[in-house]
Amino acid sequence: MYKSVETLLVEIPTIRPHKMAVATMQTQVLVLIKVTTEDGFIGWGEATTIGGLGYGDESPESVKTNIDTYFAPLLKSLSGLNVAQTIQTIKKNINGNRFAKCAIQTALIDIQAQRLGLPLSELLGGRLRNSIPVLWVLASGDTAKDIAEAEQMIAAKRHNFFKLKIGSRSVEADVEHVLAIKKALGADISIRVDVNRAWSELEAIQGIQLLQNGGIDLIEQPCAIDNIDAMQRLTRKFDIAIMADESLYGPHSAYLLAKQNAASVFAVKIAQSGGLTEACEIAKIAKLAGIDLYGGTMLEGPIGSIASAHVFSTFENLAYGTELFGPLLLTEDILKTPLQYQNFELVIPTGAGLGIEVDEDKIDNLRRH
Ligand code: MUC
Ligand code: MG
Repeated sequence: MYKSVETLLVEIPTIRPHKMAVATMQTQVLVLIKVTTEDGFIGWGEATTIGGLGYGDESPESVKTNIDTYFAPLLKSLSGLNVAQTIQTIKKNINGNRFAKCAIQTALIDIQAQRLGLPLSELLGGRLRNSIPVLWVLASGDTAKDIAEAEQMIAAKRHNFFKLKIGSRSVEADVEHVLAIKKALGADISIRVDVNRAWSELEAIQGIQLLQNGGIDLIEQPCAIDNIDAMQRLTRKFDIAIMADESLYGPHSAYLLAKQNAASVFAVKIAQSGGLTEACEIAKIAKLAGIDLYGGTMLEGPIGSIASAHVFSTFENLAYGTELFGPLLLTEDILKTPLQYQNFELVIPTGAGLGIEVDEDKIDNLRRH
């Protein structure tokens, strides 16, 4: 039934250095999965991560090796199973590997949606919206450049809320940088910060107090991934939204965070969740626990970003919008028609499957051989 499973590493320079506490990106390595069926359907998925092993515990190279060595032979050996049974079989036979599992699942549901002639969102319960708000991340490392970049984005009607990457300087220097940007952009523009787990609990208490006083709207992943107790105390202590990002890695972690009141917002990422249906499960846990949602990214290119958009379009509550700007950070596109960003939102395609047309010639030129 599945004829081939290819994993392509496609390296594309970013439009400017993207500075985070965990890594500075000058290029992004897209990890693309192409699944071809015996009867001629092609499904795409993406398993991109950030900064090699700088961000997570899977690298582009490890994802490719594991797909080529384990996932592809298993998938090609299966027949007579539906998509759900295929995914269940993969989960039974392969531990961990959330990014690879997400990419394979995306490709399989893409194929199934094409067979049915429906947008992928309709196989996940159905979309509630046709476009979703997308913020921009200011991460040039320079306050004046960040302000100019934000003003440009607002004027072009591309983005009207922003996330700032902090955590690589002292708390005082970071707070000064953030509040200068907030002051320049004004009260109506929502500003959030992502600490990428760089602060101790004491630094977090100091930093969050100052940022809350300065009118910042949300603090993302202030402390270490496993320090759920600190996340819980910070969520209790402050009125400002505390968002779990790296601490949220699949439905079980969502359950534990919810049970311990260790976040007021979840940054849902399809790859970190281990799949599209798992991301939907996290949204359901959040709903039951009264936790707000934000659509996160691993800075994927257009394939992972639009798969995420299909998922997020089904969420009842998307109170904090999304950050699906990954394709806009890259100097090259890999689609025949670029994703549509207009009026501060990303438009979710209405065509069958993911609803995009991948340009394989462009990929061939850019991929690592
Ligand atoms: C993260 O931690 O949120 C998402 C946007 C961005 O700039 O970095 C990523 C990862
Ligand atoms: Mg984050």
